[in-house]
Amino acid sequence: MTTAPHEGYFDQGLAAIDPDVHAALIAEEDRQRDGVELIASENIVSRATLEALGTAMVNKTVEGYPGRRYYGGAAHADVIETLAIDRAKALFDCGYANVQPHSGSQANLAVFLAFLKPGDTVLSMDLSAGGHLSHGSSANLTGKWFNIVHYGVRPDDGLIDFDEVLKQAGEHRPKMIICGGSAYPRAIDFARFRAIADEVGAVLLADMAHFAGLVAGGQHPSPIPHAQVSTATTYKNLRGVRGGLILTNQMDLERKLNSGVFPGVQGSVILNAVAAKAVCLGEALRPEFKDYALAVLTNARALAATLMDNGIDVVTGGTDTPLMLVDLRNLGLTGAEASESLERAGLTCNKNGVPGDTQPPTVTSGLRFGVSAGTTRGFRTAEFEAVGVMIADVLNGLAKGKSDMPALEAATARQVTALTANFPIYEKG
Ligand code: DSN
Repeated sequence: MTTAPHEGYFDQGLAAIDPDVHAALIAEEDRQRDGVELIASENIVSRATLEALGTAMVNKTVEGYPGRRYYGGAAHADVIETLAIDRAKALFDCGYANVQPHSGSQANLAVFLAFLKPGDTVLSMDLSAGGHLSHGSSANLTGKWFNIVHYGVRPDDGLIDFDEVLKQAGEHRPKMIICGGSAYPRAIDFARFRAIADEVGAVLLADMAHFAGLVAGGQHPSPIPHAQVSTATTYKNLRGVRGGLILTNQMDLERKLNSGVFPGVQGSVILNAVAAKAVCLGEALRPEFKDYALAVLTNARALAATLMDNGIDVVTGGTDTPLMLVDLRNLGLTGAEASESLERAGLTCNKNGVPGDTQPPTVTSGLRFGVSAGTTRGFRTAEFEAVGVMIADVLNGLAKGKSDMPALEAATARQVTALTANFPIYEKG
């Protein structure tokens, strides 16, 4: 019996060692290269980020925080995590950053743990109004272990119903109020939320996962001056690795928040992800990121306007963020059938509940579109207008029950490949 690594262990590549996994990875690269990615939580990371993810740092285990680790050999890990922390603080102009959360949900859970005890009351936006699972959905740990009350949006204009926020806050006296979500397309009045939170003695958590890149690029108001704690993800419009951040200016919360993440809800740090976070945060600190953020917002508005011009109902009549929500009820379509048809046409998006939706989450009556990935590959308003027309053609075709949908989807897919061929991403593997 041999105990040495098998031949090639340290130097043979994936294609030779595991052709099955390699083939699926290459096929995914092709899918991303040839299609138009409209899922609002996706983006296309830089080659530098991909490199940072794939180094021997993946082997290192650390727990705790830089300079206070529970394991040896942490010098380089400390350099990397400190770089990520300093860059996050500079980017969001705040005094504290925790870069360890594995995701936005983990970041939110750590904040729950830092401030609440099981059974405490939390007021957050309903998932169907644009909230997020980790804000107290009944299917999530936060919804099972805490007493969650929700506010929603006004049925007539889809905007946050502040009368309801105030009423629910007064009636239920929550310990925490959450603003932000995963499908709310408009700028949030953080100051108003903070005033309500102060009135009832609640902590305000602002989840900026879906607009953190715009905040970083100066195209969206920052919640940080208003909320005691803000969370974000790094992989949407911050254009980096999958992961979360916790940010605050309230330095007295440092210990609470650090313990909330570790040892509260996480163990060892995923250091290659932290290295890649440092890279994306460094990229976002460059002046050209401001151009990217402006282009994202301009493109989102152009796509929303094109959809509306072509008979598609965009919730709230537009967007202030990289995402928009489409209500399909006037077309008599479900999100499931519409997203499947669009995917066959090379346009990838996700089905999404809309305010007042009666369909289950696996079906829904809406679609969510985001422009962060397309903008990264170089699309500007002309390309998003073209994409908007393609989406509308498919949706209107479906709504009319066209018998030639396979032909329409195939023709659209050809248009998509012709478009994306002019905006290459990674070199073909
Ligand atoms: N929160 C999910 C989304 O908005 O798509 C994943 O990031």
